[in-house]
Amino acid sequence: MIVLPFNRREKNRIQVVKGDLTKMKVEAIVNAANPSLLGGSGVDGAIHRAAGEELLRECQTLGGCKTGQAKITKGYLLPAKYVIHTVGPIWQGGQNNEAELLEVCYANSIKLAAENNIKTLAFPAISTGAYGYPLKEATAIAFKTITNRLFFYPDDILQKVYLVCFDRLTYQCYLDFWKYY
Ligand code: AR6
Repeated sequence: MIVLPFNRREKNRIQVVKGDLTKMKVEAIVNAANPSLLGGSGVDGAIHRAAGEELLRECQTLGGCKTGQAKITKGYLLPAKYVIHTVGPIWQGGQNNEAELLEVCYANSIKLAAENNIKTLAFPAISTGAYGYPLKEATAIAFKTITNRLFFYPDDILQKVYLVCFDRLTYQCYLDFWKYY
């Protein structure tokens, strides 16, 4: 039997894909939301459009979400049963805890997924669009945090985590990290 070091084993539970998060047939997708949780542009807007008005109604009951935290709702008209809403940091030059806050977004989303027995989860590239986080730095945090957190959850709880890249640049950056991680 070959025993892989833990980061190799966890890496095998991560898959990089190019596509639209709202089309993912997974148990939960993660939304890169804002503190109001009431929708916005980018992936947030796409999720609200695809899920329908009931998602907004449920979000209105949640009392918002602080940066780094995560909250769960149903997926309504989405193929995904749940949406985990997390709020990434706005890039302000790197001296305002952005890295720690981005890390806790991924960690809290994974924790919430595990608590809800979610086996398949899909993330967008949190904070790298409207919030301006530099792509390479954000990608490194995504890979590091996801592999580290998956180590704590057996793969019958979180079997597969998809990293969904919407644009070619993000996809290429994620693939480069995947190869060399
Ligand atoms: N599927 C997957 N990824 C997508 C999709 C999609 N359908 N649409 C965009 N992306 P952003 P942020 C990618 O701006 O930087 C909103 O207004 C996009 O190409 O959606 O965390 C919120 O309400 C990029 O790679 O999220 C907040 O106010 C990534 O998703 C703010 O934007 C993240 O870009 C959050 O900004």
